[in-house]
Amino acid sequence: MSPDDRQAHRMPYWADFTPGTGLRRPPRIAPLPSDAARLDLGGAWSFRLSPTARAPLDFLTGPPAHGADAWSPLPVPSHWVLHGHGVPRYTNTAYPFPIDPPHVPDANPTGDHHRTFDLPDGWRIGGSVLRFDGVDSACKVWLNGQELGTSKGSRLPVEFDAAHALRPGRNDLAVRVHRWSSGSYLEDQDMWWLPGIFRDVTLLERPPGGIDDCFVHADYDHVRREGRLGVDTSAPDASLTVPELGIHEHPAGRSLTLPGVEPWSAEQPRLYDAELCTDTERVRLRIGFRTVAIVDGRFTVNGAPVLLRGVNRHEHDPDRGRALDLPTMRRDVELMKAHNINAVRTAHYPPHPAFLDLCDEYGLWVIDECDIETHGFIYADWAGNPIDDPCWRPMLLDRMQRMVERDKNHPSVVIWSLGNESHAGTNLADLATWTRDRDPSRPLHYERDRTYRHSDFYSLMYAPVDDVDRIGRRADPATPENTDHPELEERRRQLPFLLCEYAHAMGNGPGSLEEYQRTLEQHPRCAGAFVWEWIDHGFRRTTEDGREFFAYGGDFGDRPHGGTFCVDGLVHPDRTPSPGLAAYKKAIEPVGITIESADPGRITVRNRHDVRDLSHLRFTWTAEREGLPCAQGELKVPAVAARQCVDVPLPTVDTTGDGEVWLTVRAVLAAVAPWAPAGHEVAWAQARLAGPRHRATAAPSVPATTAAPLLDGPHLDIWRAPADNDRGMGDNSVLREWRSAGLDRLVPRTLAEGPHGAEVRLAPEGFPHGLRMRHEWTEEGDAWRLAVEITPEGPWGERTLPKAGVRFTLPDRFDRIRWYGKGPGEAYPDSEHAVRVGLFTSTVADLQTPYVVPQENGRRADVRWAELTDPATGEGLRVEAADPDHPFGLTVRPWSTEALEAAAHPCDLTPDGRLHLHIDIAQHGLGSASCGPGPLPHHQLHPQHWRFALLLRRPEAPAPGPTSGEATV
Ligand code: IPT
Repeated sequence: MSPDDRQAHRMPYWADFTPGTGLRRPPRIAPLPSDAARLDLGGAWSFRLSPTARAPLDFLTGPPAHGADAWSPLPVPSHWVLHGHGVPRYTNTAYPFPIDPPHVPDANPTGDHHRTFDLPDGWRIGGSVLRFDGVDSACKVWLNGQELGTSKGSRLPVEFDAAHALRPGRNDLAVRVHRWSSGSYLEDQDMWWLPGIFRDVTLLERPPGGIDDCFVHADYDHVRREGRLGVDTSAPDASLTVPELGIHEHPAGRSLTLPGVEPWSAEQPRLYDAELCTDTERVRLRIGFRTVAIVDGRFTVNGAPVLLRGVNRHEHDPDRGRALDLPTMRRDVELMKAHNINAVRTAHYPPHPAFLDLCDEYGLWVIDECDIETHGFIYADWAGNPIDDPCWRPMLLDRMQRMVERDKNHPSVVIWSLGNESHAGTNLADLATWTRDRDPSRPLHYERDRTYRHSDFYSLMYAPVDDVDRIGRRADPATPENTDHPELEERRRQLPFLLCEYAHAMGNGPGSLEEYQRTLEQHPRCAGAFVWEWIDHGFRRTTEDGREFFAYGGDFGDRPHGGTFCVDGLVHPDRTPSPGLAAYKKAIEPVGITIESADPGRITVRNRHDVRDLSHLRFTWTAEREGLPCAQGELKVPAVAARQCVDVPLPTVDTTGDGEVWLTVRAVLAAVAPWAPAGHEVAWAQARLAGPRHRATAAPSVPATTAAPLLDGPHLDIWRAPADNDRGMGDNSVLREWRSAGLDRLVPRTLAEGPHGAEVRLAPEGFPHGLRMRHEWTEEGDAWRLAVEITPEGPWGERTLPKAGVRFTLPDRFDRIRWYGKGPGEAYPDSEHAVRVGLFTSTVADLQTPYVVPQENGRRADVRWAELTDPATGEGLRVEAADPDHPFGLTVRPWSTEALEAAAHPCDLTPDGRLHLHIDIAQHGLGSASCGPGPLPHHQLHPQHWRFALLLRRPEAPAPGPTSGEATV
């Protein structure tokens, strides 16, 4: 069907190929803070929901009196589905409507919005503009009954000429919003479908001779150390003032060379306040000087190679959806900065413009991504993909133009991305050509056209560490899509590499962040990587009996749905950091500290910043003996330049005496930063200087009654409540292997049993493989010694185990925990680098990580000893590794593994009156197989012959004096 034929079907505007109609203004629309009047039209509107797009147009000058009961108040900005009108729907890749482009079903929930407003006295009506910063997914707008036009492109601004309809005094504004439109075919990002006017609505006064648009060009020449400044503006006689640079009323169009300006970078986000003026309007600008270039296959800014340590960020709030307020955006930026993140990919659409202001101000490198994803065409084998159909060209180009025009003045935006997961197609060429022409200063990114002809980066998602290494060494295999195009293949090989998504942060995990980061750092070709993703998209809901939880796909009765796949962030829906964020912070810390403790000893400090030296950091050290501080001091570290390193001497610590001595070196902020107080920890490292303590075996003195708190155990413990990353995806599911090997249903056969021990064979029905566990209790001084031996039997082949250990139960009153081992947070074999050795205290409740989808969590690693105490009586149980060189993993829960596995939301879990104590000697890693590779081979757990012993005794009286820094979890 040709475009003409298809247009001839006389499609209604919401289902046609136009990006918008009517008095929609050309997409220049940079949001310029100006002294011209503006009227915020957010607030209380009237709202009515209809099941189809064809409800009567009876509300243009206000809700009709006769049907007033269909109307109710609705705040704007908002999504109506979060205010009781219909439900949010979550799909991952599937369109929630038939693939029948560009049409949408008759059942197209349509929200009519109306408000009145009073035009302020003195408002100059001529030239007035009505601006919407985001309407999902298509709208038609009337002012005082006159149609202004229509628009699509949910996450992009649109402006309408409003002067002819605007009048002094009272005005009626009516907006009809359709949930589904042809535009929805371009908006199949893996997220909730949330209709509504979800960003600001503003009436703008436009002074004649004002500044409608400008494009600031602020380059930095790192060789000459000078800036170049020029401003293209729609007002030819505009003048520019930058007080700090001594520029006063300079003709804006005439470019300037500025020796000695300080460049902008994410590490040092130097902004210069400026003003652009005409006789009638004054516009405020914040200028950052920087030049982005790809030099010899490396991504550079101001001449320095840059490694992006990023996250993919969707806009999400557990109550407001994508209608984010400014404090929430600021919180995101501050959390990112405080966790060493230096880059954001705005997955998969341009964010609220204020977010980019914050990125300029706080310093984050941004890949600004266009509001384009056609992922659902995967279910049509990409037949009809809009990216490859000329009918869609205007709508696609319109989106790219609106993004570039809106965001072009942000120094933080260093890369434009054409969109996400939309396969390849001819329209991409138009987007790329237009963008390169309009803004030659920024490189382009697009991942899914495997020829990379329209991308300045070779980019992949979820590549395993080995592949990244191979790519880094430029030893990656040829791309099949380029087989017939050697010149494209040659070009691809020269491109810097981006891992635009990796480390799927779904539930517990991701694992292997450390390995990824060290690999990325090793190879100049690697420009960086972006964790998928920043935040769990869960909505706060309450059960009928008042228990709060975060809802995911299907919880609203939405069908079809993508289930829990939207819950895959480094922060929980309420922005509580998950352990994965701590792990990421550690992996990407911008200072690498290595402690060589063997005599004479030294500390190597590697500055991993790309731009700044270390003068903004202070280095401190602490020595702890068995978790108790025994010495501390400052470390003199010179102001090492970016990407350089230095050795400094190891401080002298008295290590004579009993027990383990650990040295911790920390790099902290010397002064307050906009995102953290002075003293905020940026990086750290630890090394053992002495120990461990081996207790002398005493003769029995106190009757060994200390195992009395145990209600039950030891039992063999190999199962864990599957983590999302155990469930994996498709065939890549270790859970499926574990289940098919029967590991979740072992049947015991007792071989021997006595008062001091037993030997049991546990094996799944129908299989010859199994595990034999022998345990024996003996008295040892004032303790009971429990010796355990686990032996695999039969053909295990390549099979892995979730974990190996023992479990017990205790009365729930022993719920105060103190341990010496790694903490304060949870840790698994491939997410262990973020925790440190110390003495920690917690309650059982606080040991749990309330993942939105309940799963394995809460393990503390490398525990030498732990005490579970009844706070009322001081009674309890101390469990020690008999050999402190072989510490254990500790998990204590108020519910069983089975209950944890069965729960759909954390609020389903209720303490069962016992404490479930799990002690493991080994665990399988986490990996990120929920979308990507599983754990690396050395983090996989294969059955082997294990022997270990525990000592159980009464808790010791807590030692006097302060405990280590993070002693309380
Ligand atoms: C990739 C998508 O780009 C992203 O939006 C999200 O869905 C992520 O996966 C998984 O959570 S696409 C995937 C098929 C590699």
